[in-house]
Amino acid sequence: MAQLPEAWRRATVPDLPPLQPTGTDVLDTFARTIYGRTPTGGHLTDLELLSEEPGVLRHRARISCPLGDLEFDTLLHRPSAAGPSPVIVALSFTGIDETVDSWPYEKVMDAGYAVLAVDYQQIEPDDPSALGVRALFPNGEPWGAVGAWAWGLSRCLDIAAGIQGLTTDGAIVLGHSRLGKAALWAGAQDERFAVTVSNDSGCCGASLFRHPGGEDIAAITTKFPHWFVPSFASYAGSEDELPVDQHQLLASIAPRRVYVASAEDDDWADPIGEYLAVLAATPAFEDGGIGYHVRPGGHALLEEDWLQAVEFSRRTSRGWPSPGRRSG
Ligand code: GTR
Repeated sequence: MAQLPEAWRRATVPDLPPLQPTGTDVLDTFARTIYGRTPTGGHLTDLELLSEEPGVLRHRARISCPLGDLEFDTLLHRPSAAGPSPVIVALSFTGIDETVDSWPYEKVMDAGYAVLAVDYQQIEPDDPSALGVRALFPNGEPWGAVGAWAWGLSRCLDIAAGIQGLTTDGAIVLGHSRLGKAALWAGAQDERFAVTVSNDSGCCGASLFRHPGGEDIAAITTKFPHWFVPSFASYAGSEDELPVDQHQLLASIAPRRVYVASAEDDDWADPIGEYLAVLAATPAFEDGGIGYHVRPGGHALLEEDWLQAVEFSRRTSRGWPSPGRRSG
């Protein structure tokens, strides 16, 4: 880990619930309290190739759900390596085309990884008065939009499994900000993800509720009531009463890998709270199984965030096929 800023080095982990509580299923508690329970079901039934240029493929996927079909578009950047490439699945904020300018596809492919991108609002609109995939399941226990996006990330992996030249071994799920929260919840639930990457995911992502600073439960549930189960709002102002904290979510992913990226000036995401969650979760991982960086600057998913996460994955993914460097 590079030298941490002074405020990071001085910070101390607050009193937290036990890292791996005995006698309770911690994911079940996260589901009940924060994200809601992801329903089972939703199968890829059709993957239509829309276009293909060298290394860049676009598909339309159809997922059959109990009450109807969900369709969304995918953008795949696939390196021309000799063997199958491991894949990074990631949701994008502003549509898949915009990622062509803002995500460092060439450098990620040079490191041997393919990237499958989907517009998050094609899975579930980010709107308290609209429903996407959540309308396609019978009314059971509630689940929030973050849970729906996490469900979508698992469907992205289903899609990758059916595309030639890709392997889901060594797969990475990566997300920024609200989509970093979704990436963590996806990585915790879906053991096919070898590495989970959270970038500036903040409150209900990698940062600790019990470390004061930045967004809290009152703020997030007031502005984004649709992201979580409605009862989560009852913990506003009572962070200490929550039966869980986010170091447990990170730890639930072990022995698979976790990488947390923070930005020094991203106060709203409480980057020190993210770092302390990593520190508190570290005993659950084998040596080096959880990684962290904090870089100068504010709330954004930058090239250096991608490349450090990819480098961590390459370094720690022993046992999964090693991504080949790009040929030609
Ligand atoms: C903020 C929100 C954060 C974070 C961010 C984002 O407005 O308060 O929890 O998720 O949006 O997604 O960019």
